[in-house]
Amino acid sequence: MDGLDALKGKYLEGISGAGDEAALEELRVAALGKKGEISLKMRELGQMDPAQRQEAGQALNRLKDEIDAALKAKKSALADAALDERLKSEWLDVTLPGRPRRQGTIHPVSQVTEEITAIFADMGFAVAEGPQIESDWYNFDALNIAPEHPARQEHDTFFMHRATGDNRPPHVLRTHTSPVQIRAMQTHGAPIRVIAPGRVYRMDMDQTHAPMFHQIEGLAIDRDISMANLKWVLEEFCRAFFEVDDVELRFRASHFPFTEPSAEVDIRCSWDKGQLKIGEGDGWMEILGSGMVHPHVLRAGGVDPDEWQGFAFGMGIDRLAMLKYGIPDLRAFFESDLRWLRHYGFTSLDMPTVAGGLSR
Ligand code: 2NL
Repeated sequence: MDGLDALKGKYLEGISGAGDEAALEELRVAALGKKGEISLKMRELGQMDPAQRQEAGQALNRLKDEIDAALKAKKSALADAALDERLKSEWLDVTLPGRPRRQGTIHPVSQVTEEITAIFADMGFAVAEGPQIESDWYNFDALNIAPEHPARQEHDTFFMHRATGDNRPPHVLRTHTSPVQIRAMQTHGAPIRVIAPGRVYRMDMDQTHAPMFHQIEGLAIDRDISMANLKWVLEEFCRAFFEVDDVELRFRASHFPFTEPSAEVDIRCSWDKGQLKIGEGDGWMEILGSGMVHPHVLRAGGVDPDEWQGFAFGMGIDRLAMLKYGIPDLRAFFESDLRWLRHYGFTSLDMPTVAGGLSR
C-alpha cells in the first residue's frame, strides 16, 4: 500500500514531539479515530483483490499497533515527567524539628474558683450566678446598706449611665456577689445552701487592688444554723483548700451591715524567709469576712427571720489564688502571660484539674 511509510514517519515523529496528553489525543484521533488516516486506509482494503488485501491489511495492522504502542509509551513518559516535576517542587524535609504547638493554661482565678466550688459542693452547697449589672436595691438596700453608707458614694461604686429623663432606679456594677444570694433566697426560699462565685467591681486601683476582682460568697439558712456551723464549714474549707490537716482559725469581732454578729476570720501562718506557710507559726492572716445573716437581709430575700436563721461569708478569690500558689503580684492575672502562669505551676488546658469541673 502506498504512503504507509510516510504516515508512519509523520505520526511517530508527532508522538515523540508531543508536549502533553492533549496533543497525544489529537494525534490519536487524526490517525486512529473514526475518520483518522489509518481508518480511512482500512476502508480502502474492501476495493482490493484478495492477495493485495492480505498484504496491505497486515501492513496497516502493524502500523496501527506501532502507533498505538508509541502513544502508550509517550503517555506514560509524560506522566513520569510530570511526577518528577512534582517531586522536585513538593519535596519535604522530614528531618526538620517539629513545630511546637501553642497551648494555653487554665487561668489561676478559674482554677481556684473551681477548687473552692468543688469543696463547698462536697458540703452540699449549690452554685448560684446572677447579673453583674444590678439595681442598687439588690446591691445595697437588700443588704441593709444604708443610703448614707460610704460604699454608696460615687467614688467607690461604678454607677451605670442614665440618659436625662430616664428615671428608672439606678443600676451599678455589683460591688459584691451578695445580690446573687438575695436572688437565690427569693427564688428558692429556705432552707438553702448556696455559694456565689463571680466578678465584682469597685473603683479601686493600686499595686494590690484592681477595679474588677473575683469574690465567692456562701450562704446557709436553716431553722437552727449557728456560728458553730459556720466555724466548722470554714475550717473544713481551709483544710481542703490549703491542703493542711492542722488549720487553726481565729474569729475576730467585726462589723458588716448584712451580718449580725459579724466576724473576720484569720488563719494561723508563718512567714519563713518570705515564704508563707499556712497552718503553722505564730502569725495570723485575714482570709475572709463572715457572720449571721441580718434579719433585714433575710426579709429582703423573702425569708421569715422568726422562723429561719443562717450564716454567710465572703472572700476574695484573686487573693486566695495568690496565697495558695505563691503568686507575688497581680501581673499574672492581668497579662495572663503564659510564662508567668507556667512559672507558678499552672497546668496545660488538657491536664485534668478538679474532677467533674465547675458546675455552671
Ligand atoms: C468580705 C466580707 C462578707 C457576706 C459577705 C452576705 C451575703 C448575704 C447575707 C449576708 Cl446574702 N452576708 N455576705 C457576709 C459577711 C462578709 O464578705 O470581706 N468579703 C471579701
